[in-house]
Amino acid sequence: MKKTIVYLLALVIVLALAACGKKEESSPATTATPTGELKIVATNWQFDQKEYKVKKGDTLTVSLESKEGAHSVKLDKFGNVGSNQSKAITFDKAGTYTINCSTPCGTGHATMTAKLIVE
Ligand SMILES: [Cu+2]
Repeated sequence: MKKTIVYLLALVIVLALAACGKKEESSPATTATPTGELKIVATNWQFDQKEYKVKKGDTLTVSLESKEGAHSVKLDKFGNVGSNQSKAITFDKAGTYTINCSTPCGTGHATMTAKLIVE
């Protein structure tokens, strides 16, 4: 009887370890390590810069700080970053893209845009 309990405990531990290991493998959104940061600050109803410039090929930790209101940011084809969150994004294609808020945040939501220049 005791042996069975010990065996079950060991099994639970092994399963827990296996689950943790698996999680670590699949979590990074990109394989590249970020080499810098792109900080975006949002207020009602604008971003702190009209233009954000990044270098083509760079992987950056993109963070969005909502200083006033709740906003999230959509960086065109490069994806979304939620309110007060950050995410590693690789800017692999040169061009000029539109950044906009992707959380319906009120009166000025529709015009809450900025430019992203990848060069
Ligand atoms: Cu909005």
